[in-house]
Amino acid sequence: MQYPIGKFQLPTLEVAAANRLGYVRQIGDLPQQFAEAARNLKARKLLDTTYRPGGWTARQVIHHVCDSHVNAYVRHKRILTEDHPTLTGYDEKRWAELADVTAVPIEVSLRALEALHLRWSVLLATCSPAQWDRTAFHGGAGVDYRLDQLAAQYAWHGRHHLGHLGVVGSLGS
Ligand code: NI
Repeated sequence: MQYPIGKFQLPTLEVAAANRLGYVRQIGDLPQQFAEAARNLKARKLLDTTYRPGGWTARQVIHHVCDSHVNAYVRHKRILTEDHPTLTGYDEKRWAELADVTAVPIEVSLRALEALHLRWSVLLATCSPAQWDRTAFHGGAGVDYRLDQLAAQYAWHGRHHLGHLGVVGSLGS
């Protein structure tokens, strides 16, 4: 239940280069898929159901993906504009406890995701090969990432949490 589509495996440089357009498509498609899943769960009053014992509720998952992908977008922009930057993390658990998560309807995060992913997918879709080849030190992972590998990670991350919404939906049936 924790890894409905499996854990993320960092693709090799060759695999990541071959799948660039696939990552762009997955990032571009996520907001609509997420909104559909969220609407379904809301209609069935499952937003406050956890996808596993001790895990986040569907509501927290939706806000978390917004938090995470705001950071992701900044990471992508930094790689494109700085010389081999160090990407730092954020405390996702504590972010999820702040009032913009606990007091704001999910529709706000769904709209934010729609706008953010549009900019993000256009940004990636227009990258030149040289831009796709830019790199950063990923502080959390402790290794260098190329831009396409970072895009791979977040394409996975969106589908990973979409899988959690699917798990909640199947629990309620
Ligand atoms: Ni996550």
